[in-house]
Amino acid sequence: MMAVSLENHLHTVKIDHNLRHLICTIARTAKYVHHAMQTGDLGLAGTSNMYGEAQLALDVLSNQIFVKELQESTYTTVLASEEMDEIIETPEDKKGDYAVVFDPLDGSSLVNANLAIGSIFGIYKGEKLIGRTGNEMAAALYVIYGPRVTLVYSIGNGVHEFILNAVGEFVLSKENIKVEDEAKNFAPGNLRAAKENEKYAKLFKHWVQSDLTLRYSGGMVPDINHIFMKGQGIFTYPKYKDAPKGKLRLLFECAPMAYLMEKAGGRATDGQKRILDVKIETLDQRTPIFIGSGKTVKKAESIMK
Ligand code: FDP
Repeated sequence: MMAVSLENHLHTVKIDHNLRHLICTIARTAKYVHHAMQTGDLGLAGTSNMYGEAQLALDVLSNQIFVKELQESTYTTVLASEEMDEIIETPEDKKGDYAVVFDPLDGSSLVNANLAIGSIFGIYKGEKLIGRTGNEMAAALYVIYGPRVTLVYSIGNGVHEFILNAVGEFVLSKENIKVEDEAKNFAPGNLRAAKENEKYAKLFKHWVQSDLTLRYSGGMVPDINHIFMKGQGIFTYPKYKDAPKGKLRLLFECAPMAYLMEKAGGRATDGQKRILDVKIETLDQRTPIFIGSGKTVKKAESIMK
């Protein structure tokens, strides 16, 4: 059977022409970011390379690459990124229809350990972000740079995975990914919270006693990708005293992942409320997160209550 490229796949679904091009632009740009990862010196920000030129940390460089390509694309209105303090407007002559929010390189602390890392995107029609909720997203996707580079996207009807092949094309590898109700794997982020919160310690004990298998990498993208690929699992990152609202960002990380999880039949909450119902008030807004297999997430919520 002929391989289906991302572009072909986007032609089989009902989608706005510009949104299709925008998703393809992100996929193409992720290849540049992957190239930078493979060929760069991976210096720390503030240091210089062998020629005495200032080097950029990979997260800063990835951000620059995405910003440049997205602005040039003519499909965006505004961009907001985890790497930038403010929303930036696309120049008038390049303006399109979509606000794009992204974490250009999630899991940057894992880079020097050569573990999988990712880029996360949320796409909203229009220019406004503050005051909206994740429910209003037109599409969400992430790219994961591991032993293979894969891309997972949804525009609302189904969640689909693509693998970057040897000639640089993203080809369909899994269509209509589903997440079952019961988890067999667990990924307990921020386990240090169990020291002060006995409910989280109780939840951890509950998973161990229920014979769940630990699958935790320390990167949100690979940890949640594991749930999609295995069709079950749970990832948690609760709040604790040093991060009273949690650590992970609503706009750049949690809302896009929650959108994808719900479209695959799973659940994503802050412990009480759907992540997609939480109003975006600031760019830097944090939220606790409980995401994955529906029943297992509900059980976690009841233990954490
Ligand atoms: P990182 O700090 O390496 O960028 O989004 C931040 C994130 O990684 C997530 O990918 C990951 O799940 C989490 O932080 C890990 O946080 P802890 O360092 O608190 O374990």
